[in-house]
Amino acid sequence: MAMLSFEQKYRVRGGTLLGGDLFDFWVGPFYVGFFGVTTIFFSLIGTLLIVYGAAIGPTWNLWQISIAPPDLKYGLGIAPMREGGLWQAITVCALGAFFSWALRQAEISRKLGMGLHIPVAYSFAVFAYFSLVVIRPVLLGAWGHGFPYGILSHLDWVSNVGYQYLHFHYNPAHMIAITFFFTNALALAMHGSLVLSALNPKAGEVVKGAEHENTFFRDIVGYSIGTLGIHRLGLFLALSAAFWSAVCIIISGPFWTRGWPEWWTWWLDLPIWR
Ligand code: UQ2
Repeated sequence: MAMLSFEQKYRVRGGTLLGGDLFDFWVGPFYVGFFGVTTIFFSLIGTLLIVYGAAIGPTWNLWQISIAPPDLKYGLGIAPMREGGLWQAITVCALGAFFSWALRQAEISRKLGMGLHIPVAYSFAVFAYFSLVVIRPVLLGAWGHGFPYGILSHLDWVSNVGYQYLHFHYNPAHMIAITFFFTNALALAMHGSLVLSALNPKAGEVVKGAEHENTFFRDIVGYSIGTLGIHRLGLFLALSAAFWSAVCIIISGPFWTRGWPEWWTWWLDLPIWR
């Protein structure tokens, strides 16, 4: 891959968290680093274990391949390889790769003298996965509460766990998470369309700038959040969506075992109705 003339300037030494200068070099366009090596390691082993799981499974149909967590009887112990041990090993590899990737982002950010916004943001997505396969299963006392690794099987798991609480949409944290996801989609659609409309005019026309963008929103809704503001809002909405998703699944089981519609009886039980 061709390297742009100014890229050399940004290929600076240091900023590493582990390994010092040992892996402080590039391969083509890619920074290596200690965590680049561990990312490759965990991703490779994890992927091979998934392929092995598929090979000893009953189907090669991509939609139906599934690697299930252990039976609940194994609790928080290690299960035999063919009875969920494979799922446990794959989970360790996935978390190893995700943590490595976050630390790789942190090292590159430090190298460039940037803030740590990127690894912090990415960590919220990792936290959502961690909630599903570690925090909730540990709180419930069995790895069997994790979700199966398969395209259709993980959807079945979501459906089944949802119905276990009668109607998951009554989960207040789920409501908040959905609201953030939808608002995030609205904000990104507004931002993407605004930037394209200003910066990508038809041939021969001049590119517009922030004054036009501000003016459009002031004219239509009486307010412009600004070019920096929209990115702060987007980050807040996205992180909030991931955070409340994690909350809504962690509280389901460990802190509330009945149907979610029933949780709202606190409203009917308010003393003001008496
Ligand atoms: C904006 C602005 C941008 C934007 C957008 C807005 C010039 C390029 C999309 C408009 C955003 C507003 C009015 C806030 C919307 C609030 C919610 C909760 C969706 O003003 O600055 O920068 O991209």
